[in-house]
Amino acid sequence: MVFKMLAGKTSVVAFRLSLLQIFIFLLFLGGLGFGALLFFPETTRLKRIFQTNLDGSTFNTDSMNGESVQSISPIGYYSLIESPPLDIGGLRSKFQRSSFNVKHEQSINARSQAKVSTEHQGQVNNKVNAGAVVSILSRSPVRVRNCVAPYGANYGKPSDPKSQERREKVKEMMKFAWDSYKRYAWGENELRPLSKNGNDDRTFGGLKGASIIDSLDTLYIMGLDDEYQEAKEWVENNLKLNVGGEASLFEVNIRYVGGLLSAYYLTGEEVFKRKAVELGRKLLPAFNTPTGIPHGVVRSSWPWRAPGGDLRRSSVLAEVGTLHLEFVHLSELTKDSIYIEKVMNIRKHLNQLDKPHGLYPNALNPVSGNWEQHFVSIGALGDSFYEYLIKSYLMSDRTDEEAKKMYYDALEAIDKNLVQRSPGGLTYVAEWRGGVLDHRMDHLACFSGGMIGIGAEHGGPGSRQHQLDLAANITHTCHEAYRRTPTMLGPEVFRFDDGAEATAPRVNERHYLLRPEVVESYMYMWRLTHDPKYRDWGWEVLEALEQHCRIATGFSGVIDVYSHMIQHDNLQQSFFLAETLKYLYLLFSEDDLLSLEDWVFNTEAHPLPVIHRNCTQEAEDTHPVGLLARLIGLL
Ligand code: DMJ
Repeated sequence: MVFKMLAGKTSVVAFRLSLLQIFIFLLFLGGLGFGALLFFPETTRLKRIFQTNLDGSTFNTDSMNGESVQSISPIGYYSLIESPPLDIGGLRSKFQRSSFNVKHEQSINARSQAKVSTEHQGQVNNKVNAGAVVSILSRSPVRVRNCVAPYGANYGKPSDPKSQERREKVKEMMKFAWDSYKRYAWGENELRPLSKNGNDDRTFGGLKGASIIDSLDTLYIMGLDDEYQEAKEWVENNLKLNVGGEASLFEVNIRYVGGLLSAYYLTGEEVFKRKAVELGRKLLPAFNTPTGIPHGVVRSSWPWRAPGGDLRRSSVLAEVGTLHLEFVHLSELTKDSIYIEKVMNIRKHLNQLDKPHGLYPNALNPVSGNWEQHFVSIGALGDSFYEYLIKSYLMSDRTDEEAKKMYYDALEAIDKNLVQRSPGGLTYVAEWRGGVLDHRMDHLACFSGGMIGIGAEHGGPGSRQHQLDLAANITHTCHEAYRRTPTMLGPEVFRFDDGAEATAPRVNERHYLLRPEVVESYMYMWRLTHDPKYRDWGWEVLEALEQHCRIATGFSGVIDVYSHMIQHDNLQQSFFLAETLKYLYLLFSEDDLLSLEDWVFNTEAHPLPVIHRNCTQEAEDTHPVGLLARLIGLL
């Protein structure tokens, strides 16, 4: 009877069992549970049970490499079942499913194992992938809820020699960028190639090694094994999270949390998961505002207290809207809903605010929760908010209907109010300042070609072709912005007024910072259309990078893309390693290397697996030990 009750997802408390009944039941289960331990003797299971805090707190603290490390108690997971459901498009229901049907569990496990072994079979020569698939399932102390997404057969090696050669060239560039960083700036955040030293950027609140974290997955997928090992060892021994300063919540999330999560999912190495979870936990105080809309900075003096900075300052749409993918995975890995709750609160808030013409302004007040001003842009300050809506939908295995609706509604408003055509026939996305259009487009906004492209498939048959055309046209405009400079590199801002057509008449808008957005869209458009022009356009960028940005000591941005006299900005940005080179590499690879069916890229190009519905495992629920722990948590 008790089994039936629990199988029906009904709270034990709701049945008002008498204390005596519970006591007898516990004795029975205690015997069952401890008996079961004999059959499941892994120390991690025992550790997790005996470390459970009876006060129901979610985290316990271990010590590893001198850092505090949180291991996860089952209580947090089970408490999810008792709290009112959040509508997060199916993700919540995964947490809530509670089946005691052992056959069901066995069949799920059998299916997963079969999938793994088929993939493994097909990839006998794929050392990296075989390692990743097997290691995640065998090393993880808590069973991984989502299937491990296939990494790609044969390293994604392209069949045609031209693409092979191009891909090898990208790999060589990555090795050169990495070696230069290692030589002159090891452990610092970024390389300053002209001055041959490191850039100790405070954006990350005292965290170090941004280039290392941002490079982990790129090195791994390129098969730069020695370099990946160096990076991993640095994370194990040198990545200190107990640091002081004010950190950008957005930047730490997309680069560090995203980079570590991605490295974990690709390699199965526990150290990446531990650090990602610990860092994610440290970011939570940023949400302690009257509305739960986080402030842009989190104070990172130990313990991280935040929110840091000045609460009177606005929160930025792109910053508060670019947490979702990583936070869902943090909840997925820890079985703790707190991360999802934080980001869902932001989404719900944004969803219910009045929007001028359906558009999302870029700034809102973290105290009142209202928009601060009516400046709308899909470039700086707005960009990745839209990206994370459609990617949340895709990452949820297309179950997160709320994200989907918000994305397509926002896109419709953008299409209607911001998308323009220049006299010369170029499509661009203008900015909107209190109802007045500003005919300029940030380089950053060029990511939207790829975003609109991957969304086109799911917006409904009526809009599919229109959105694909829009994606292709925006990408074409971004290519024109590059093509219309003597360096073949695009400026930071391009304008479409006073006779300008995708050019930068203003001197202070002419720099190129090694940004990825244009090659990002080439990569997506290549995958969606297989039009060879995208690979050729990517090659043009690569040649321009080699000619103008590569110096003897690394890669550097350039100050004026219209000048023949190249001046460098002395910075090899970490996103060049995370994104620009990764997207170029993927552009020249087969589509099954991190296939878009199985992976989404966070806004720093760190791949995170799609949480496939049919791969959900109920191992914890179905295990008698889990049941015992659950009851302890309820008493
Ligand atoms: C990266 O950090 C991310 O792509 C972010 O979304 C925008 N800015 C840089 C790259 O230009």
